[in-house]
Amino acid sequence: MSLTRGLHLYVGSKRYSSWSLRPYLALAHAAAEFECTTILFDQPDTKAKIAKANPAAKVPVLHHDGKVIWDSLAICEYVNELYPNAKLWPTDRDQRAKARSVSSEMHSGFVALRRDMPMDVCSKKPGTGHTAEAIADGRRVMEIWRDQLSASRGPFLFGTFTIADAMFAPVTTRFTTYGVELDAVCRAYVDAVAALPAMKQWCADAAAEPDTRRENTGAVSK
Ligand SMILES: N[C@@H](CCC(=O)N[C@@H](CS)C(=O)NCC(=O)O)C(=O)O
Repeated sequence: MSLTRGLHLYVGSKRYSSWSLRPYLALAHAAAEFECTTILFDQPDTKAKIAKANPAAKVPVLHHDGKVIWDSLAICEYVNELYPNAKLWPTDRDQRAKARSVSSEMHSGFVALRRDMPMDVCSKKPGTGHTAEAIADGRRVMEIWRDQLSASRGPFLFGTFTIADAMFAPVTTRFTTYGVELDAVCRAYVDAVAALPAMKQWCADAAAEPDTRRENTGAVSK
């Protein structure tokens, strides 16, 4: 059996599940053949379905060849190892260290941005969620983008698409949804991510799925 057959990614509602978007983009960039199952949020059986797929009770989770791999960054790392030719990390060691640093900063930080501007790829809510803390997080994100894009000359943070772009992709949609002001460099980056075929497919799928999120409930996806 081919090493890469039988990949099955479980994601949350595509409209809202920011963590799920990341490994989806990594798998798509690697041109992996994978099955993708959406577990809609806010259904009576949502928690049970997620818990059945992942002992950690979260999406995303990847099943492959009898293994269960969970956590968005761990899945991206696994995809990178399965598909080395996709160069999901920069080949240069120093660049790779930088890419891992900014990816980890995204993975473990920006709590206010995630809390106050939760991902919703189907809505436009300009001005909503612009708390001082979220805007400060947004400024730091843009500083990372500007530094990287000026060093790499784009269109992606390290030139070609890497896991770092997958990690920041949900933020690009948040800036669009909540109408965060962008300079020309950051605007071009947001547009480059939005133009990825996999990103377009994700948003089309999100628009086609039922919106099961009840208004004013505690969000499960940040
Ligand atoms: N650090 C995890 C976070 C995963 C996460 O929080 N997933 C949310 C949805 S995007 C979830 O499964 N929530 C379900 C719940 O908390 O019941 C990752 O990167 O995969």
